[in-house]
Amino acid sequence: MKNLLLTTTCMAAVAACTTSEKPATELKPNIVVIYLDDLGYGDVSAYGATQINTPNMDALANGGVRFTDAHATSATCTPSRFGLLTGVYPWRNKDANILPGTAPLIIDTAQVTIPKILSKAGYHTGIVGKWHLGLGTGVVDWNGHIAPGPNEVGFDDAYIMAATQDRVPTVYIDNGYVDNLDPNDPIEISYQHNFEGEPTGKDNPELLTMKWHHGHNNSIVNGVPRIGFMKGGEAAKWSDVDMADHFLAKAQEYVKDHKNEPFFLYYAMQQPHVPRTPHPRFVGSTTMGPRGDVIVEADWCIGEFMKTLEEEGLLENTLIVLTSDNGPVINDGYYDDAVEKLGSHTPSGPLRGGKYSLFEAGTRVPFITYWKGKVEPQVSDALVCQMDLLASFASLVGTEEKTTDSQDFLPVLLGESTTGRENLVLEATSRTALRKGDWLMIPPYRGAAKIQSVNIEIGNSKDFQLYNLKDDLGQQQNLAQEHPAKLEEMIETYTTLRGVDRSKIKPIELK
Ligand code: NG6
Ligand code: CA
Repeated sequence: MKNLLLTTTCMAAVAACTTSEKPATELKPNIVVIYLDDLGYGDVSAYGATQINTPNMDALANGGVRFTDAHATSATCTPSRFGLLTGVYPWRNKDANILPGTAPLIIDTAQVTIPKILSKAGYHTGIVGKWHLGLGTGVVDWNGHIAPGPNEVGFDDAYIMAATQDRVPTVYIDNGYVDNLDPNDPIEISYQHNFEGEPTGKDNPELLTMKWHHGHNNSIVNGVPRIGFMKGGEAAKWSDVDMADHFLAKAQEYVKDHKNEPFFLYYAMQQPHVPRTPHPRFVGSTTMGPRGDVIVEADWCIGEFMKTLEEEGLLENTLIVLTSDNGPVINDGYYDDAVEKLGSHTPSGPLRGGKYSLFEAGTRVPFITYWKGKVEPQVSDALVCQMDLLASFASLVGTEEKTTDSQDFLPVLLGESTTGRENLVLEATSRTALRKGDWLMIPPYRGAAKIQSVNIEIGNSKDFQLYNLKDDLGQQQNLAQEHPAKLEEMIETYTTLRGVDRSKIKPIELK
């Protein structure tokens, strides 16, 4: 009798373990990457912003690990996202530059990616939001199946915008098909020529609700002039002011649909990239105009998204990484009051430069890991890079991935170690620099030191630049002359990592 009872108890226990009601310890953790677009190091109150309030990002920062020295792989979007998803330095891929909306997919479909690794480990994988890694293999038919794209590089579910909010096509794409497309009103896209009879920002200023400052004077959608020309697809066109709510709803729906299996969600938000189009209920929520207002809108979305995780009982079993694809820019091509109403806010915080820049503000971005009950709240000064998420996530799900560039820093992400990278090659608009220890070396580059239209110093100089970030985070003192041995050591490591000839890296002689 006693034996029988024991056997029954055991069987009941086995049964419990084999049904979907697995004990919490056995569940594979969900992984969510919340990725903002152009959010600067100084744009979040947890990172020192005082003119803007981001309570929901702060809650993650203060309840998790707030990294002070974490980097995007690049100071612009496409290369940065390439590095994030593939764990490969973007400068290894010559196509990893800011892409037009018609560009072909730049991730090889045979390439290892985060979603592929996680799929193999039994995860459902999804992307909601900005893609900007190209679609198709050449000429895309926007009215048919648009592939290859996110589905072919590992995402089971993909609800995206193709490129950026300021580029055509201004439609959502649902697993390879334009959402809400009326077949009687087909979409045509060109980055070379306008379609007959279609108004443009350049020729029809009277139709604009937002004025262009530089670039952005092609097709007009919702009163906003864009980059590229588009015809047709009226019913499918997105509403800019509803985009945040729309992506949020899709992200929440994804979580609800997949809460009973381990999932990976890449929630790629569009803020605060241009055009900054806050929903009316956020207009005026800061004194900074649309750029401030969309940051508050993004913060609200993050709060709502977190509520969903909580309501679904997933918070204790979900690792969340919140970060940005590149540093901030104030005027990125529209007159939207960002410059005029900036006040004392510093989107770059204490850092020099911004988006497009090899200076710190180009790639050093807010980076937060949060896992309720698992990660101890702390600030980490470890040097980490978004490219390392691939190897770290692989490690989290118990698979090992042989990678050249991505390094496993799971213990660092979980706040169990502060030993990060020894070195990191940073990229900005096809130029690279080396970070090693406290030092940053920028090789000589031709070209203007500043992009005038966006008013950002991008790091070009005819001479080597060497900064000690520990003593001089704002990069004001070039120590190249003062520390020749250090400079040489940096050049040595740089040329080795980049695989370039040492003799080619030298000061530029001006004629
Ligand atoms: C630039 C655009 C800028 C922005 C950027 C991409 C012009 C003049 N400027 O070429 O507005 O769209 O590309 O930003 O067109 S990113 O965050 O996606 O890299
Ligand atoms: Ca960006």
